[in-house]
Amino acid sequence: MNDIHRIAVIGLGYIGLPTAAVFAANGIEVVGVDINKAAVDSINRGRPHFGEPNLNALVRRVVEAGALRATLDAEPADAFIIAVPTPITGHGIAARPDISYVEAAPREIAPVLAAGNLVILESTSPVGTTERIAAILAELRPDLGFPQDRGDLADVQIAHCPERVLPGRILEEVVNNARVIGGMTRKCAQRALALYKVIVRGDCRLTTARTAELAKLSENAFRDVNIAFANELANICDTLSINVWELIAMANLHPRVNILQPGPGVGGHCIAVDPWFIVASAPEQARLITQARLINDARPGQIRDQVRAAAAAIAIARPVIACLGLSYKRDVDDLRESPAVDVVRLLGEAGFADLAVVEPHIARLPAELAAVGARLEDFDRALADADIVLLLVDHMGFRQVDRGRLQGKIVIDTRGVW
Ligand code: SAJ
Repeated sequence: MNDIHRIAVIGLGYIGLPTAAVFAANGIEVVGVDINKAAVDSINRGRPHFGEPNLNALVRRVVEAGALRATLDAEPADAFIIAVPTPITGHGIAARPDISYVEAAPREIAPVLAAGNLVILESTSPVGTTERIAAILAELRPDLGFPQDRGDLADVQIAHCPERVLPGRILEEVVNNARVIGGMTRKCAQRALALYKVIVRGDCRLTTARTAELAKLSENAFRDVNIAFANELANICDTLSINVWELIAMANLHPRVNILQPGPGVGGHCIAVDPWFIVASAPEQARLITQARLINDARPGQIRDQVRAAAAAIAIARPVIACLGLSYKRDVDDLRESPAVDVVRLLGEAGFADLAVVEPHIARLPAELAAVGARLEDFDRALADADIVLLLVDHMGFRQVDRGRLQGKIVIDTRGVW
């Protein structure tokens, strides 16, 4: 039975805000906490500060109904859900998890924590992070008993329930996906389960916090390794003059083969980041995971080389290159870790001076691209002027282009949709 009626969600980003809104729509009183004042103000006006299908209407509805409210400081609640970013510092094999936001959350919660509370970490985190949160809380609140010392007799329960939602389908997946619920004790997991049952229709499985941490990292590393396999095939096909898209379609006719799609690299704040958490904690063992990351990270440079070779073949001194798409994947507005941004920057650094970037989801180019002389242009103009058309993101509008408009131009389709 769920005994939780009021929750505080710490972090109102891509995961925290939809989660807060869905709980609020299901009879739970929700206070959302974020350090970003502009985001807090915007949410309190009923407007999300980022784009995600159907989120606008939901947030407006729950804010107007008084079920969701945003604030800058944590307030007392029955349960706290931590959904803050867990980025990396450093690059490539020097990458290290940065859990400073996760460590700040228990410091924020500690003053308002009370006996009977449940604390849940949703952020994708290195193994051991849930225990670290418990240690910080125990240090700051010696008056309360915690699971690491008191087991099932603790005053406060602590669990890790990693988010698994796909940007672009968050509201659907937050309800329908199966969930892994890792408790520091069995009782911790059972209380978290009761809370998630309020919103989750998918299967919920109980385990330990450490298993839940590594399960989430393994899911994203699995996808990264599989995309790396597709990208490696693309490199092999390039060498052997074989069409990789046709090759994969043929191989996938086998009933037990399902090769993913190659592309300009792997982006986003999850799959391009999380495998490094595994590598950092077990570098000697995580050899395949390391190689996959390196293969995917090398793709933008290989796309730059393909453009270079194409430009050399047409022998135009200053080719106009239409670079279509900047986001990390199709039909989203998120540019974080986007390989498309890397490709455009590398082209600018390689001396290509006429880079017309088309990205319908943004109003201004990122500073690093303006710095290499790229400009934001509308689709029709960029296409009309281009000598080389470089498809970097398969947004709906690009997929549907009349193929006749590409005639007479060099086309480099990194997504295999044309
Ligand atoms: N990509 C390819 N080829 C493919 C599939 C994807 O190159 O065949 C690229 C995309 O273009 C993109 C990147 O990979 O740059 C990642 O995109 P994605 O759609 O695979 O995943 P994300 O990062 O949007 O969301 C992932 C999901 N994880 C898995 O599918 C295992 C999601 O369920 C997680 O909740 C999310 O990470 C997260 O927050 O961790």
